[in-house]
Amino acid sequence: MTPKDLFDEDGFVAVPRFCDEGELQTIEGTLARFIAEDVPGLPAEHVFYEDKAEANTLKQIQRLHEHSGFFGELLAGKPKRLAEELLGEAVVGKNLQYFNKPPALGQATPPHQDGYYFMLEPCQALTMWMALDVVDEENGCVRYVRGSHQAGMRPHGRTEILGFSQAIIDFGQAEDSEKEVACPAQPGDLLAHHALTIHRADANISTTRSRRALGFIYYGKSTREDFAAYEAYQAKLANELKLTGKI
Ligand SMILES: O=C(O)CCC(=O)C(=O)O
Repeated sequence: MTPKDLFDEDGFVAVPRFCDEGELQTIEGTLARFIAEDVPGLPAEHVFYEDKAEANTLKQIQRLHEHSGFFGELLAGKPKRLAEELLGEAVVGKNLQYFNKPPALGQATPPHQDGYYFMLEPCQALTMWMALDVVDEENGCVRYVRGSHQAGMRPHGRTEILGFSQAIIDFGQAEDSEKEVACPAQPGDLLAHHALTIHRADANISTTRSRRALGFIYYGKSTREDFAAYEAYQAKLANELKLTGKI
């Protein structure tokens, strides 16, 4: 089966060694400089910490492609070509994110469908997630519900989890657990999932290992975005997070 066949059937596909050692080293070097030099100056709504008083608890950076030429080129490069192959149409790169679950502190990622956040009609988009660390069940690997992209959008509700403000409210049905697949990954391995595929991750319960990854989001050219609703939600969320001191 081709990666596209697997993606169409399961709603996700793993691509081992998507980036080689040299590519990873370049990404790691640029990311380390970006975190040290640029992150302190980013808008608060683009940078999340488990504890904002502790710089080493950095958990998410949003819109890396807008803040760095290197990451802008990365979003437009090899992952974009794979996104077009998997989605079967031309795509637009929408976001490049950094995710971490710091040792012992990194919270669980609640079960969700990315499309709920994206507000698209039709929901024709995908996310790619590339590991930067060794990721396994202990430090919170991504888990997909196989085939869930074929069953439409599930109801979501507000969470208090910074960076994942919406979760599926009726998750945990027998089918969810029976069809859930844990996806451990090595640095450079990539997972791609459809925007309707249900996924989640456990907390990082290791005390020494971080759990870092890059996330790439692409929308199919055929989809229509509800810009007004999206912007209004993001603005309301940022306001709430500021008022409650989370960012
Ligand atoms: O890193 C994670 O735990 C979740 C990432 C995610 O939800 C996504 O890339 O869509």
